[in-house]
Amino acid sequence: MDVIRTTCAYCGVGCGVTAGVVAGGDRGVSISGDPKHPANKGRLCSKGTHLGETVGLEGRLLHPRVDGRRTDWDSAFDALADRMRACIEEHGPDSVAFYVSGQLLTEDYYAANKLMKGFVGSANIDTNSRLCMASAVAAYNRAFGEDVVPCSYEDLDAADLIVLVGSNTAWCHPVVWQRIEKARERRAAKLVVIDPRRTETAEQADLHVAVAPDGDVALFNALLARMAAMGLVDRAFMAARVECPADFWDGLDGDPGVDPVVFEQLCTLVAAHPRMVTLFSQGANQSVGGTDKGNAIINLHLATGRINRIGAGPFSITGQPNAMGGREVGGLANTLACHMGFSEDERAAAAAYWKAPKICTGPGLKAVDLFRAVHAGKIKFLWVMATNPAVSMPDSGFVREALERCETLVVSDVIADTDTARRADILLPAEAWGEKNGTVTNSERCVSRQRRLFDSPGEALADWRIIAGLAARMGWESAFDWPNAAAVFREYAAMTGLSAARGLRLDLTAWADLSDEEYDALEPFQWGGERPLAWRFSHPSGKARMVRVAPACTTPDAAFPLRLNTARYRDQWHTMTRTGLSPTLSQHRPEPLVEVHPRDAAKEGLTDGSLARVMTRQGDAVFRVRIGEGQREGEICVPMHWTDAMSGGGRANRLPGQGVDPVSGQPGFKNSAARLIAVRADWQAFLVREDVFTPEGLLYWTRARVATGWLYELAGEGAVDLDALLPEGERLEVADIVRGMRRIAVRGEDGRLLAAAYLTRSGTLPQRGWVASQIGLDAASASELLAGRPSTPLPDRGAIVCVCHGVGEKDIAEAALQGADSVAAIGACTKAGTNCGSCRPAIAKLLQACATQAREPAE
Ligand SMILES: Nc1nc2c(c(=O)[nH]1)N[C@H]1C(S)=C(S)[C@@H](COP(=O)(O)OP(=O)(O)OC[C@H]3O[C@@H](n4cnc5c(=O)[nH]c(N)nc54)[C@H](O)[C@@H]3O)O[C@H]1N2
Ligand SMILES: Nc1nc2c(c(=O)[nH]1)N[C@H]1C(S)=C(S)[C@@H](COP(=O)(O)OP(=O)(O)OC[C@H]3O[C@@H](n4cnc5c(=O)[nH]c(N)nc54)[C@H](O)[C@@H]3O)O[C@H]1N2
Ligand code: SF4
Ligand SMILES: [Mo]
Repeated sequence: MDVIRTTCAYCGVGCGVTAGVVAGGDRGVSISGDPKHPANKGRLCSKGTHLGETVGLEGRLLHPRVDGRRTDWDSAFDALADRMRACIEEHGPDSVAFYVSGQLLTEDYYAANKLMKGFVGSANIDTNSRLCMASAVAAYNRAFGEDVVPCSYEDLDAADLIVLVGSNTAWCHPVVWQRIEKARERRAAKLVVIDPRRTETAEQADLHVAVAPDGDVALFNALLARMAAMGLVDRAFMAARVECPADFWDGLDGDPGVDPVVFEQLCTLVAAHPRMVTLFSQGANQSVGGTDKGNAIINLHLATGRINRIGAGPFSITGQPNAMGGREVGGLANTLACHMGFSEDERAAAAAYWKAPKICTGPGLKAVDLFRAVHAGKIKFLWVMATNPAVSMPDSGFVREALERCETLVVSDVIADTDTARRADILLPAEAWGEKNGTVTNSERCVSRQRRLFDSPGEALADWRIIAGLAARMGWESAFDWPNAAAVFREYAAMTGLSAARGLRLDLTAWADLSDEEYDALEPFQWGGERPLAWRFSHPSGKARMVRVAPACTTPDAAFPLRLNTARYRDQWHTMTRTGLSPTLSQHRPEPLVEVHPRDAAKEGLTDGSLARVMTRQGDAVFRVRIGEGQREGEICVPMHWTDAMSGGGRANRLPGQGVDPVSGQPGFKNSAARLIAVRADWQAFLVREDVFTPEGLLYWTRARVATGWLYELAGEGAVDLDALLPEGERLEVADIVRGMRRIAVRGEDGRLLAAAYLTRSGTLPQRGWVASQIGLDAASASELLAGRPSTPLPDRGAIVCVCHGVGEKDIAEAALQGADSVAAIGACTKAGTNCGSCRPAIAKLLQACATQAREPAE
């Protein structure tokens, strides 16, 4: 078995992974955390731990396709080059655009940026980081003169106070979360969570500030005003290192917009702990005032001198594995390359370095505007790489129209059937995680290698090779004739000499001369060191800037009185094209839920587990209802993950509009005006079958991966059309007309169970897990199947909490009843939480609930 060290495919924590691969095997791989990687020191979360379940070839795109037909690379490159050339000749370079992703490697990103900005001659390359980090980038640029994250993970180990703003760290950056837990254990660091929702992260905090949606600027301004009133401004630091507008302090001490008692507690904590890290994420960035939120946070740190010191700083945490690498190479439409802008001097320098025939003239279109230009027919050739905008862009109905109108839509993906790939004219198979080879940069500027584990299947190629292939057909071969990823990396690293020469901190020139062998053996390294801005900020003066920011105001919309938030689930990744294939990861939240406060639910007559339609001015979508106090009254929240391929109406981005932050262009995904109505289904059902199919004409459906196939949850009106739901085969059926119950099992000719369906008009449905386990068996018992349970009943585990060990809520409650009173004790008796640890916050929450129940007197 070969042991290969690589980096996780998912989030921006950037954990090192040790992969054990059987040489010449069938892509089997054993995954563990790399103890030597500085980001995780051996730990992995549930998604990283189960990477092995997502490297199979199910659903993979293996061959190029042009106009719906399979073809070879030669013809695909011809088609690409012909259509791009014709477009440029007829309509100019700005009629061409690339929409790329933080899931590309740095080498891919560099190649795409060079091709567009130096050879096509347009800056119309933008990335899904626009939906993700753009506001943090803009805030850092305004404050520091450069997009530099001034912190390291080690600051979390050393902080006395960690403030999380709009970050569900326990779910979205679980290994950073475990690091925070350690800091709390070791040095009693305090934790504040600022989030409108009471998330599993907030549950664990010393203080949860349930800020109003987009209330962050008001809160941070008031907090800074209070720190100033308490004499906590660091005057020496401000005088030496910071420029502050004369009117900065005017009117800063407004209403903090939160419960006064909570505000006092927050002020006390912040005043008492100069070693403070503020970690911020999408609740800050994804807002029409996201850049101002970033600066409100940074202002507090600058004014109190809580930056460039161990354990202190404003820390924007990145989402995707290589969001940071994309920012470095310049993949955003408003940077040229390597942190440089579009001045005459910078453009000339880049053109000379690239030997570019046609350097772009100025910034290109940002994502939302870019898709508007596609919709309006101004952009006619669009190449989408490693992102699924038909699902992830706001107002995705409009984006879908744009994709359909586009004359030439090119999609490079690893999966054949994504909502975006369905609309492609040219579909290109890319290498996936485990096949690709290159570098990524994580949240703390640590560059590490992703390494190839398996041979590429079919005709899949590295993204940078696909880009270079097109460039060659366009006649630019000599600028793109890299023999390997190492050569691309060297060219990029050397180019950062241009930013360094302009007084910027981005400088990777020390790695520009790596040999191929050194590149292959490259250990993780952090550019800029732990405190990159310690001596100088990147503004020409060398000083940082305080930026005046005012609270955003949202105008209420009487027809849509609720505020709609969108968020992530612990075990799903974005549009589910990979995590959706893992039976283990699909257990945590098999369906998309709309979370509703009990009083809002009562107003609409909703019960827990029923269905509801969420409506906005853009569109509507249907979700399963989850009622809970964690949601503030007047607000609802849905997950971003479900697609048309995975559900019949649970796609969240039908809902948000196109409003963006005026500085960063980042959409406000987390605060849309919405309303909610009950969906009354005549019947509910679930169906397990081996294959993927698309149910039609229902009120609601979703599918989730189970080990034997797919579990479909269904709801509809009127009569049930079984023929449309079940595969062909021998049917066994029982029905109970009074309760409107039907149970059907379908067997193939060989006697194997192909599918089983359970319908009800009023009652409850059997346990899914046991039924799912029978699919494919040739000895499945008819009587058991029609009863919906085995003759010797299995224990009901309740919703699965620990996916690694398959431990359910009821198992944990039982262990608590037996006296297990801590997460460790639960682990000792059930194993829950003892592998990756991602479920530990959920266990803690269950324990709290059990304790509360135990204290309440019985009626
Ligand atoms: N499991 C999982 N992990 C992931 C990902 C994934 O898809 N799944 N994706 C990765 C990516 S690309 C990213 S960008 C990160 C995102 O990581 P996070 O930013 O942690 O994720 P979200 O759930 O989108 O949003 C975080 C929180 O912002 C809160 N929020 C909403 N509005 C406001 C507001 O006005 N103010 C404040 N203070 N908070 C608000 C929401 O209630 C939510 O709990 O996760 C990364 N990690
Ligand atoms: N409502 C709402 N919408 C959101 C958000 C939100 O919080 N709320 N968050 C936003 C954020 S922060 C983000 S980052 C985006 C993410 O949104 P997307 O980028 O659209 O999500 P993914 O599902 O990660 O899409 C990646 C695609 O690339 C493919 N892929 C994976 N690896 C490779 C590769 O190596 N090469 C190629 N060519 N393809 C590959 C995958 O199969 C998949 O189709 O969503 C944004 N949209
Ligand atoms: S925290 Fe989890 S998803 Fe993120 S890099 Fe680490 S193992 Fe991967
Ligand atoms: Mo993201």
